[in-house]
Amino acid sequence: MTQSADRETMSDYQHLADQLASKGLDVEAVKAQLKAQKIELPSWGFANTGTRFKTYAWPGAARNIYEKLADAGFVHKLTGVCPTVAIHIPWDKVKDWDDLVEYAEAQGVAIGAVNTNTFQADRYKWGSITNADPAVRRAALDHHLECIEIAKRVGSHAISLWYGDGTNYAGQESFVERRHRMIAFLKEVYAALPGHMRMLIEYKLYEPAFYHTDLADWGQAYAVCIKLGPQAQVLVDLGHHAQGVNIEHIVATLLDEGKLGGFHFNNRKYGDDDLIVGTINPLEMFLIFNELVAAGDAAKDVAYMIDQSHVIEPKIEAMVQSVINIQTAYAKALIVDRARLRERQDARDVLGAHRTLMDAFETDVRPLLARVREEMGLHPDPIAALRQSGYEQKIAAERGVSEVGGGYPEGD
Ligand code: PSV
Ligand code: MN
Repeated sequence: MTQSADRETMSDYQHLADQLASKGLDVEAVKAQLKAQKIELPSWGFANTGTRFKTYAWPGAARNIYEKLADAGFVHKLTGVCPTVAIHIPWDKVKDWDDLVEYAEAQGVAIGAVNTNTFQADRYKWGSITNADPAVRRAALDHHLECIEIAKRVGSHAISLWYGDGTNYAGQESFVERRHRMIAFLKEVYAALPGHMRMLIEYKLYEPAFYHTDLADWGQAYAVCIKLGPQAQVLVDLGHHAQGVNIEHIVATLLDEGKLGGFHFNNRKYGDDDLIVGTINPLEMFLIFNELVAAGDAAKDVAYMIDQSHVIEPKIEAMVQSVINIQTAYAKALIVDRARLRERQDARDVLGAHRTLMDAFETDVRPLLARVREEMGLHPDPIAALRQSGYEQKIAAERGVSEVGGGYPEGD
């Protein structure tokens, strides 16, 4: 960055800080919250993934969990807010977990949520945890128990569960019988959880099943969590709703019930597009963070995880951009003039209240985030830092272009 550009950033920051202070906001407190933010990266976001039509090989894409952790560590080094990495089993399975934990530590990160996978093996054609065949359910249970053991070994505090279970045709199977099998299954998994571990249950309205999905929406996931107990909470993946669903309202409700476990951040235009979070609908991201900030302490244990599949994007840059977009939404939510919002709401000033919220959304928070990064000892612009680092060229040269199969690595 040139000196004059630097001066410009500084004065932009001062201007913004003065403006926020004049509204009674504690700018130092806002910066402290931004520094304390934690975003979990998905191991699979660094590997070659694609659509069901095609996976394009990206030069330097991570080929195994060690390379994924190295890349995630680099993203954390650039952004300072990504200290953990979610893993997916069996994609990231290794023989020596202690060695992996040590390697992660050396990259400056730790292992986060352990994701189960009951959607790729042939045995799950007719379902996994809802399957009428007890032998298939037993295999699925063994997989869950193995994931809990892995989570214990790597020091993780959460297992993350998503099921492709569902049917394709009306009349294919009984909804209720499947549901009973699912609840009985999840009770067995819950009973095996150590006291410090959470079970995050993710819903999705369709895909791969197209007529019905056994956990299709937040209400169904919530009802199951209530049956299980306090360690079971709902995971909201932003790509898993019907068009037009008010996700921020779901978030507010789950927070109010103490049942919001975490997020899978991504963005979509149509279905479960897994695009970079905040690229299609940044307003939705802001409104979600607005609910999280408004909830205060009730949101303190929420896990902020990214779940994206990068098809044509450079993978590391995509991840850095995702982190920046999440930080931007959070920063904007932190600078909402909440006293004024309350006052306008109480006065039944519909548009005054709306403008108060939008005033924060329309504020350019880039100088604030640049200052936060500088105070954390980081480059103010992580994308520029990435481009200057030569990291992507280095891994492309070292790793080359690996063979790719389908959309995702195969299951067991
Ligand atoms: C399913 O679409 C999902 O969102 C689940 O979280 C899976 O674990 C993940 O995608 C696989 O990429
Ligand atoms: Mn997900």
